[in-house]
Amino acid sequence: EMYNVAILGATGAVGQQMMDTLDRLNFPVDELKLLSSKRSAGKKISFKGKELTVEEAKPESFEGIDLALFSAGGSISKELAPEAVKRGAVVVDNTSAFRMTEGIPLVVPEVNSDALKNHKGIIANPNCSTIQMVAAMEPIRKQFGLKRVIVSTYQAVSGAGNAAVDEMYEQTQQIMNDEPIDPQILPVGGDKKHYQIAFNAVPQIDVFQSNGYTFEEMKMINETKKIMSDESIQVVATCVRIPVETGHSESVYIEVEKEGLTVDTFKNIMKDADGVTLQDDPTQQIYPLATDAQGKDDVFVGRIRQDLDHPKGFHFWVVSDNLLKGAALNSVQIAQSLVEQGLLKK
Ligand code: 11C
Repeated sequence: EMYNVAILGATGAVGQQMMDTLDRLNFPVDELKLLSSKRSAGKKISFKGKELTVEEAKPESFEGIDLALFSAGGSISKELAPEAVKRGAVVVDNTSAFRMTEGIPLVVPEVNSDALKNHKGIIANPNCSTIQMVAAMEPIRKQFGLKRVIVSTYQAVSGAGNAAVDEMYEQTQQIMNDEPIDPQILPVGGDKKHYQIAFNAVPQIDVFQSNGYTFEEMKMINETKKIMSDESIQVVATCVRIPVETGHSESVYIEVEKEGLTVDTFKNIMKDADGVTLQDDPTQQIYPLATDAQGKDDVFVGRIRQDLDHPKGFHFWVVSDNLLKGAALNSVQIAQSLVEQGLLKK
């Protein structure tokens, strides 16, 4: 079976990776339609040797589409996802628009592909920083339970889009040349103030909520509980932007429920886990690095240590390409899982 696929947000940082990933994983694409805002319509992009023209996304764009991958911002998803579903498409949405909506599955295939069975047309792809963390924790949780998670992130600028990446490089050049800088985008395009990202670490990703946490932090907290379908897991996050182009890094502390977990067992579980690569050998200075993870599909785990005071407490470092497992790859894996489970209809 071959499917007609649409990518909404085709010219964005994630949209470009979605195209590559469909091709690379040999997803059975019949026709591919590239959609964007009016601003980017008309651009030409090649797919499997064919030149495609990006079209402005409208409700009618989804006639005849079986699968639509959305990554063009939350408000566009809210407007167009129901239109696509009305026309018979299944939407995999990579924005925060529907993630916490009851009845809409929020899926990392290695963790909860079963949740796809109940889909009603829209499936939400989690936030990048959440995906890599839950992919690493789930195999531990399966055997030892999970009581508590404390995470601090070191997130790449490509998470904020191509324009943020350009801003980082331009600023770096300007500072090297002793020229004045003029931050316009980071930490958050739509917020009141903008700060230097080059040679800096900025403890704000997305906008602040009334509880003092940022939206990115609350996404990690709420999405983890939903994906693991366990409201009782204690989760807290501090999200920080650093001047890395691609590849989010996270320092994670977990407390498990059961006794008996050791660092060796932890490492063996990581070795066997789907989509996870263990990179952990302090004697050889082996640990995950964003520069190595960029362009790769896996979630890389290392620096696994037992807490010095809490016998059920463990620390690890997890790195993954935020545009791949964090976004495009996970979306395509959701689509593959739909096909495997007979949940995607022509
Ligand atoms: C970042 N995690 O790194 C964000 C990007 O909710 O899908 C993804 C935002 C989202 O800035």
